[in-house]
Parts: sequence; C-alpha cells; structure tokens
Amino acid sequence: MNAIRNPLAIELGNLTQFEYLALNSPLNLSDGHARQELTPNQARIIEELPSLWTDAVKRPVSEVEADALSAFFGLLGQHHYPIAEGRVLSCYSSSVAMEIFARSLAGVSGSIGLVHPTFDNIPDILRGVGLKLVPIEEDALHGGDLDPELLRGVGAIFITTPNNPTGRVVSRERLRRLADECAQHDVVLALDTCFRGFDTDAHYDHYAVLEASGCRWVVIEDTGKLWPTLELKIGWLVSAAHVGLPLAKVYSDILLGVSPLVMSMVRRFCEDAAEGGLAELHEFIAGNRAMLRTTLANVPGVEFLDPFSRTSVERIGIGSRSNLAVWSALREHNVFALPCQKFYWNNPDKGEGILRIALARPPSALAAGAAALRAVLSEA
Ligand code: EGV
Repeated sequence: MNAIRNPLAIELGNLTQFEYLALNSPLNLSDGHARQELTPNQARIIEELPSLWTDAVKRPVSEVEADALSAFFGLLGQHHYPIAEGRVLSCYSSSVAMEIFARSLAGVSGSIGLVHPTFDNIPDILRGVGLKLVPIEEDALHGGDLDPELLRGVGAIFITTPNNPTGRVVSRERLRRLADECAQHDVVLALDTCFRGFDTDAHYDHYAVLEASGCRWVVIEDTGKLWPTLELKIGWLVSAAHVGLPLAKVYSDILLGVSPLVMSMVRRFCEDAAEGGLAELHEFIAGNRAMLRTTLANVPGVEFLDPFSRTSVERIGIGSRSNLAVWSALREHNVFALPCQKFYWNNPDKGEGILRIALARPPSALAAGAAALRAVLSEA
C-alpha cells in the first residue's frame, strides 16, 4: 500500500514526496516545475539540439558557459553579475547549489535565519548539514529592520525572493537595507531567486545592490522553473569575492561541471525569451492564474491569498476545510494539488486550509483541475 494513502502520511511526507505522487497524472498541479507546452519558437530550439551538440563539442567549456551566463543574467536585468573565475558555479539544479552552500556554511557557523514560510527542501537541506534554523517571518522581513539579536546569533540569513509559495518579492530598498544590516553584523546574505524570471519586480540589478553594500553574499539562480525543458536546467551558485565560505572546494567535492549541451540550450531559451518569449510567458501565467481565479470565484470560504503574486504557483485558502480532505477528494479525480503545511517549516498548522496550485501547465489541464477543485470545494 502506498504510504501516503495512510491519513497520517500527510504529517510525514515532505512536499517533494507529495509531488512524486502527481508525476504520472495528466492533472498534476503539484510541483513548481514548468510543464506547459513548448511555444513554436521553443520547439524549434529543441529541433536545433543536434547542432547545439556539435557546436558545444568544438568550443571550450568556459566559452559556452560564459555565453549562457551573459544571456541569462542579461535577460533578467542582473547586469552586475560577477564574471571573475569561480564566482559563478554551475550546478545541475538549484537544490544542488543549495546543498553546496549549506555544507560550506556549516563548516564556519552553527545557525542560519530562514524566511518563513518557504519550500521545505530548503530547511531540510540546511538542517541536514546540522545548522540550527531561526525563522524570519515574511511580514517581519518586509516590514522593517531585522531583530539585531537574531543577526548577532546567526552566520547567515537565507531569503527566497520571489518567495515560494507566496510570490512576495524583496524590493530594491529592502534588499539594500538587508545587505547593510548583514554587512554591519558580518552575516552572509543568501538569496534564492529561483522564481525571479516570472516577476519583473525582481528584475532590478540585485548584484549592483549587493556589491555596493560590501556584505558577504550568495545568490542561487535557477533556469528550472521557466521553460518546459524536461528537467534539463542549471542552478547557479553566485558569490561575493570575499564570501568567506569554501564554496569552490565543496563544489569540487560534488561535481566537475554541468553539460555544455544544457548550457547551450539554456542560452538559446534565454535569447528567445529576450526576443519576446519572456513577455509571452508572463502573459501565459497571468492567463492561467485568471482562469483559476475565475473558475473558483464565489465558492464560499475560498480566498486568493496572494493577489499580487506573479510566480507560477498560486496559494488558495480553502477556509475551514482540511487540506487532507480536499487533497484526497481531488485525488479521486486524479487531480493533484499541494497541501501547504510543510511550507510552514516552523509551524505547520499555519499551512492548514491552504493549497498550492501549479500554473505552469497546459491550460486544458489547469481548466480540468480547477473544475474538479470547484466541485470538491462546493461539496465540502
Ligand atoms: C516546487 C522539488 C526538490 C522542487 C520543486 C519546487 N524538490 N528539489 N527536492 O524542485 O516549488 O514545487 O521547488
């Protein structure tokens, strides 16, 4: 019997274990990976893969990598990203970058401040290397200065922006202040910007702000959420010149490098995005979000918790209904949503009554899932 059929399992599984259950369903609205159809331009890039391969074989890896970097960082407004050797480490995924950061930090510090809520593999990776976690509530993060007591007790603070699942973005002014506070307390400021591609509010030049502050910083970038590239993606671990963490050493313990074919493919997707593909993606996600909200409109007790979110996931408040009851009823229709308890890694009860719906899906799948969700919520 599948462990997750046991009602207790909802307390036990992590978010990714829930996401596994959905992988084979056409109505998978669970994980935050991109599963919409390729656009015609993107499909042409996929047809180009054999020639990208031939080209990548001929050129030095450093050149292929530099081209991918300038396409990606340029696309997202990150013009002051560092170009010196070792400052950008290419990883198979952002979670691998995260693991490398976590292991590096664990050698020099015992604790880290972490935004609450956020995707649970972040606290799990940090705890996995023995770090003690101190929660930083999202409202407090956006509301003003951090508690100096907290800053005195940690080696780093870790912020996901735009946050997953809420979509909240740290503004330029907040980032400037956070970086100053971290500089003052000699705390590493670590950012996870995996969802930044979706929200132009996150396209101001973070690297210009970080470099100007003089703080020690790390940024984890990701190509994995934007395009339906069958899990071919790159996570980039970017750092300050004097970050004071053995990132390059730990990186070398784990991998030699990512595939130049993937780097070339990422470059081509970035180029297409710069020529209009990104705006098209933003419209696509906005259209799916509007369709979901319209389908669920006027269901008693249902709330859209992040009215301004532009990321590819949407939080739905389901009132006093239980996550488990709704999740199980949806599953009867072969529709998979994500219950939000585990995002609230310091206080899972706060995620009760909240589901997360993935929007980077074919509109037909989202429409069918949304209709099932409306039916289930209207009965309960
Ligand atoms: C999301 C999947 C990992 C993660 C999905 C995600 N889990 N990497 N252990 O990539 O929001 O669904 O971030």
